Amino acid sequence: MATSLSAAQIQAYKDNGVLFPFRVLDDAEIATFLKAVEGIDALSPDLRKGLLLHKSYYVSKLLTDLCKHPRILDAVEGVIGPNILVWGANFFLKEPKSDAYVSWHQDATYWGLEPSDIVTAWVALSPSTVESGCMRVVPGTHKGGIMAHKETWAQDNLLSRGQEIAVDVDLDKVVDVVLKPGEMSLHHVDIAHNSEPNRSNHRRIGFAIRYVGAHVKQAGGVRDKAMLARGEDRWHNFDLEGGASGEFLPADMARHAASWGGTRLAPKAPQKAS
Ligand SMILES: O=C(O)CCC(=O)C(=O)O
Repeated sequence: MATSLSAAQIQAYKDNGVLFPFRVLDDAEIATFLKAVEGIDALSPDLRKGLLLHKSYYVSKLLTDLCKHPRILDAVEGVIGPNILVWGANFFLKEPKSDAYVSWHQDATYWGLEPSDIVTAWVALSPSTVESGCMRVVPGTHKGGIMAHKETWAQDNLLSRGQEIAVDVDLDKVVDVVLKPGEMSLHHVDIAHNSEPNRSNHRRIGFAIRYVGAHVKQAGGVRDKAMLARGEDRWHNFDLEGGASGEFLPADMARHAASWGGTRLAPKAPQKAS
């Protein structure tokens, strides 16, 4: 396999920590993947929350396929190399005219992974505009190290601890990551980013897939699992896991429940994305 990115795009990602937009899904594919969201919406509130926030590719072959989509991986390969694991995925779903937001943060703050060959493919399944609360980034902040974060536990914050960068972000440098349905952005694990509430009349649905180079290691803690998406795993830094073979099959739901129950997101207040 080879990357679809040009040398100039790879350099732009290295310089800015973000790259967009890429058209990765056609209209028929968007409709197909939205069926997975409909399936999740039809579940009980608890199951639904767990699936929106944690590894829903365990229970949906559609979402497993989305994580392994060749057009996404062709771009991801350009920034983290040919051996690609899916370490996690979650939905950032904001209902129409709702207050949910995401505070300024850097993903690496709590992930405990190194080196930072870690990228998120944020795939838009509905329009992600300034009005609907698209992601916003400060290009270049991935180069300055991890800033101090405070945990606010704010109710409408979609992040697990309401974690927020404790210093002022340079708002003059903010870039709106506006995406049409079927487009994606790539962002570096260290870049500062946030998003505002959805003031539009439609849902803003993003599926954030967390890809790590297979050579990436955990800094400590309980050994994680990851799914091989492309290439090979010669490093064995994670227990390899498979995706789903159907939609919401009982055995897959049980596997998800066991995994979700074991994450730091599940207990008590959280039930939000990291
Ligand atoms: O979708 C959003 O509003 C924020 C996304 C985000 O924080 C992430 O993908 O890491």
